[in-house]
Amino acid sequence: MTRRGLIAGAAGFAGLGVAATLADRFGLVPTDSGTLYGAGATLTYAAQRLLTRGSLAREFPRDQISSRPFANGQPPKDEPFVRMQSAGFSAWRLAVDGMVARPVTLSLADLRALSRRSQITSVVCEEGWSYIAEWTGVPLAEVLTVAGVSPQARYVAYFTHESFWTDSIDMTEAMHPQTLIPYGMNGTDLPPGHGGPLRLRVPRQLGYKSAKYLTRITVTDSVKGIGSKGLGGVAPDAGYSWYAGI
Ligand SMILES: Nc1nc2c(c(=O)[nH]1)N[C@H]1C(S)=C(S)[C@@H](COP(=O)(O)O)O[C@H]1N2
Ligand SMILES: [Mo]
Repeated sequence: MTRRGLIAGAAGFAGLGVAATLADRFGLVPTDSGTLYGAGATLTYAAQRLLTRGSLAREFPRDQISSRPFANGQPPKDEPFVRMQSAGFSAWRLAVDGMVARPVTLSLADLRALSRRSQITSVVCEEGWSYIAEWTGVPLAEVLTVAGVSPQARYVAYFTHESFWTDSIDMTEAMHPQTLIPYGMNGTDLPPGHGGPLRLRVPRQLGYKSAKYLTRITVTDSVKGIGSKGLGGVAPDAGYSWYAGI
């Protein structure tokens, strides 16, 4: 069966059974993700992974950068965050663990010493607003390569200073060249309102996958157990689609 045929067939018989079969066959989104959009999300995910696995998110010219980017929410106000902020976030650490050969803990200085990428992309919120900004940081793929990802790994789960805000992406998205760990935005340090000192940018998916205040990355073969309901993260916890491809 050709890929196209498979997807056409899936669309023709669109339903949970077909979605589950597809998901199983291609090792896709957890079939029991149990969200409102379960079957539809799985079909979208399957189609995007089969047809546009390596495609690039649109990058914009510099003159398209939004003059007033919207920070969605306030930065953390707890004592440890405020203390780290007043010391220039020198104590901030990113832990990389799970199915890796060399678990590491990286400071911002360590991350800045790795290869650097800048890209001008759009943050697209599920609520209907968006803005364009330049993001500078280290590709997640580079950090994963430093740590040495096990061949059995299938997902990267990530955790933030806001303990309720966890999420996960598949290895295709994690190794994609535009999936970035920015420490800079529009030529300055990443402001706390936008997730500073460190966040994730997943420009091929909706804004909610781009976790702010990034503290830990765990390489895993299952996202069961991630998030308060064990569905892969904060989005499915709240009934949103785990896969949020644009
Ligand atoms: N830790 C954390 N990360 C987060 C959020 C959040 O509330 N907490 N909001 C998400 C949502 S819904 C969007 S649209 C983007 C917005 O990024 P911005 O605040 O830089 O515009 O961040 C995402 N990452
Ligand atoms: Mo959002």
